[in-house]
Amino acid sequence: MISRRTALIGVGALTLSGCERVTRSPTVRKILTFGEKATLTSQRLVTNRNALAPEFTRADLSPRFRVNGNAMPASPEYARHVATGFADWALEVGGLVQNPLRLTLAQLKAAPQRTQITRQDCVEGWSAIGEWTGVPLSLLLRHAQISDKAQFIVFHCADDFSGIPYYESIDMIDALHPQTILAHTMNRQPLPIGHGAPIRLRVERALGYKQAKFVMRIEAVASLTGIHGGKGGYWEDHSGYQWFAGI
Ligand SMILES: Nc1nc2c(c(=O)[nH]1)N[C@H]1C(S)=C(S)[C@@H](COP(=O)(O)O)O[C@H]1N2
Ligand SMILES: [Mo]
Repeated sequence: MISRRTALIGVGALTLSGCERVTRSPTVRKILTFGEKATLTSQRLVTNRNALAPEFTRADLSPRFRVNGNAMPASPEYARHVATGFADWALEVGGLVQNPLRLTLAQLKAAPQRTQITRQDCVEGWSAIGEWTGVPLSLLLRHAQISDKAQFIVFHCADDFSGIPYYESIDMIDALHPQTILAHTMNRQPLPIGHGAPIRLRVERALGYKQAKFVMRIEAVASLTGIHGGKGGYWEDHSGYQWFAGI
């Protein structure tokens, strides 16, 4: 088990490389050199993206948290994992990484954890507050030695709609955000199937559809082109949802 101190250092180092990457980007540099007013605006934009989502107390937990979208992947493989309590399930971390990982649920639970009580906002017009515990994504990406060519993290899920797999993606700012975790525990209980067992993404500055459930594989990529419909997510490809769903 990595100590909290090591974990914090890890997150710090990753956040730094994320900032460097942003500053090196030609677009951001152009904005940064645009003038004092523009500089302030762009800094505020960057700062806002790194700001924390509101966190709540246990008194605020929603008595009922709706299951939305798919309630359970239909594949026989997923049914097998349910039957064995995800004992031989493993999360794959690959793509633009030097050290691809395969992590069991036990390994994910033994890593440093973060717990947060946050509100999920669905575009369909409902919200719910839940308590989530999981591993910071930044720690996994650091452990996997993510390449500085990576611009997006793609989450491949076990479920599909009419045979079309669910997936989502986020950029490095969200990926390295301290509240971005892979949650295996909800309201202090093992993550229920309906809410994405064995693990689901919590990316708390984004709308509900970014909170990928049933995550099987994580892929670091330089571009979203060529991945499924190329727009970065199931709803983005098929229903015109915006890829950027920041709140
Ligand atoms: N794999 C997968 N992830 C998903 C979905 C889905 O259907 N499949 N639905 C999304 C939508 S639109 C919302 S609002 C939330 C719902 O999460 P919940 O079921 O825990 O409320 O998960 C998101 N993540
Ligand atoms: Mo949603």
